[in-house]
Amino acid sequence: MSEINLGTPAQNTWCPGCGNFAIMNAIKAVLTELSAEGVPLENIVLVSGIGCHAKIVDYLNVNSFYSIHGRATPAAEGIKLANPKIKVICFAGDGDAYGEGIEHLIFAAKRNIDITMIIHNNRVYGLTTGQYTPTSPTGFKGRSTPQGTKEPPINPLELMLASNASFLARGTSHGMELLKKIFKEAILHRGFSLVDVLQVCVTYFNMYEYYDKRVYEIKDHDAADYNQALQKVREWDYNADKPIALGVIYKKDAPVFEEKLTARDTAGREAKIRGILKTFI
Ligand SMILES: Cc1ncc(C[n+]2csc(CCOP(=O)(O)OP(=O)(O)O)c2C)c(N)n1
Ligand code: SF4
Ligand SMILES: [Mg+2]
Repeated sequence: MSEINLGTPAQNTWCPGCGNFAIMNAIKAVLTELSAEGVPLENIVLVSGIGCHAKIVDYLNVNSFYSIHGRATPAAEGIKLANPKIKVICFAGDGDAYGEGIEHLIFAAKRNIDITMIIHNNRVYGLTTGQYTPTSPTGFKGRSTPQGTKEPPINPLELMLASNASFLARGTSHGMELLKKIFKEAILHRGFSLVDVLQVCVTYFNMYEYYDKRVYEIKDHDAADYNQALQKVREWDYNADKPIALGVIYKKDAPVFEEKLTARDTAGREAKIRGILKTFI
């Protein structure tokens, strides 16, 4: 495979040992593979929210849009709708996508827009130094909850399944090979795909040992079967001490949103985009 340089001169400021490195290395490997297989990298746009995870777009030499906290999903949707030929890969934090931006995520899944969401789910606000997020376990002690959180976490995969997502998977930052496989499948999937990555934040919530003891790769599972998928996502609720399934949990073929748009829906789209761009360039 011919070597392409996906790195940038930006100084990396992630903590040594941060799980974001595994996500970045896995995506670099997948983009290199896709490019070798004929997918032009200029047809890929990366989007990120705000948080430690978001810096990934600074470190990858691919067209990208650094959006704002809680609004990574609509930015990704806007890019897809402006030019449906583009593959949009969106990196978002758990605070970003499952907290402030949760409504956008639900509606993106509902309409089955063809974007890939990679969630760096470290179960903590990393950049703002350790507050609890919607996926922090009950009792999590952080900056904003010194006595421990009183609420249970949400189960984002169960929520996404109920919201009509057409591809759902889970990986960890301690399993590069699986991560690469899942990322590639998610990116090639036509429709809304989401990969929940249990990305370890070594500084504010170091879960390496906890995950290493509990994760297993899914086998003998029919990802096309909604009920089996529901059973799989309910096996671990992000709280209880249970085995944690990794791999592709759900996958279905369904019409994508952008294909349903008629000529009337998209009339004048290009002129409008050019008009908006003129105000920036
Ligand atoms: C609209 C808005 N709300 C809040 C913030 C403050 N803020 C910046 S990063 C962040 C938390 C990031 O957490 P997460 O999305 O989990 O990403 P991580 O740093 O863990 O990768 C918050 C609350 C902001 N910059 N903008
Ligand atoms: S604070 Fe946590 S998530 Fe942020 S760079 Fe450091 S280890 Fe990674
Ligand atoms: Mg986070």
